[in-house]
Amino acid sequence: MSDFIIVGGGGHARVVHDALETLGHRVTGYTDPDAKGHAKAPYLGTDAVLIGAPRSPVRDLVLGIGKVSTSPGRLGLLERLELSGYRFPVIHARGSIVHQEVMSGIGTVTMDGAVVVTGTRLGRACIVNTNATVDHDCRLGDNVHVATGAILCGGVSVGDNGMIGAGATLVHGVRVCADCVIGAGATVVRDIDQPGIYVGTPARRIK
Ligand code: JB2
Repeated sequence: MSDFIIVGGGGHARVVHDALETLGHRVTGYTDPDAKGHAKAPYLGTDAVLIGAPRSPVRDLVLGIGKVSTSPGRLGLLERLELSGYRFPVIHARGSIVHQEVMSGIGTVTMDGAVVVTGTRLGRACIVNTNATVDHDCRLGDNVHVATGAILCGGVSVGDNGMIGAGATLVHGVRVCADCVIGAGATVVRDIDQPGIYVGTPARRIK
């Protein structure tokens, strides 16, 4: 059991908070540009309270900032805080299934109902969200969000900053390059090698 501070105070932060408590950890507070009325933990201030002196006695952080775009901002923040001496342990919610031969980069979280299957590698600061499936031998870069109920079949790869929308399906073995958004419910049936926004079945680029 560890003490954690959550970075961010929005909706994703609340999900992460529950996951930590269910695993037996304690949340001592959260940082955010503004106090959030709905947060369950005490508001500590902006991220300056972590980076500035005096240093927080709590060294374990979790990114509570979610993502719906390809912005790399949350990864940059993780790197800055790591340089300040903080750790970002991997968090697998009690209700997720993550096979033993899965490797996860720092700051990655898997939420309740997520299934991550053998041979898969998740990068840093990834989110495998509620009820998402990442099947065997997939490769996810850094800062990839697989949203609720999305399915990555075996051998799929998704590049850095990828945003896979809720309920999307990526069929076996497809490769999606960095900085792509796959819209909710889309079906990706062939490789994507240009950054952009892809929607529909089969998925087509709209931007
Ligand atoms: O640099 C930052 C920063 N930038 C934004 N540092 C800190 N400590 N906090 C930051 N934030 C805060 O993240 C915002 O002020 C806001 O409180 C929070 C983002 O909350 P929001 O509810 O807008 O979204 P979210 O990121 O929690 O959730 C998104 O991603 C999830 C994965 C949502 O779209 C959810 O639907 C989704 N499940």
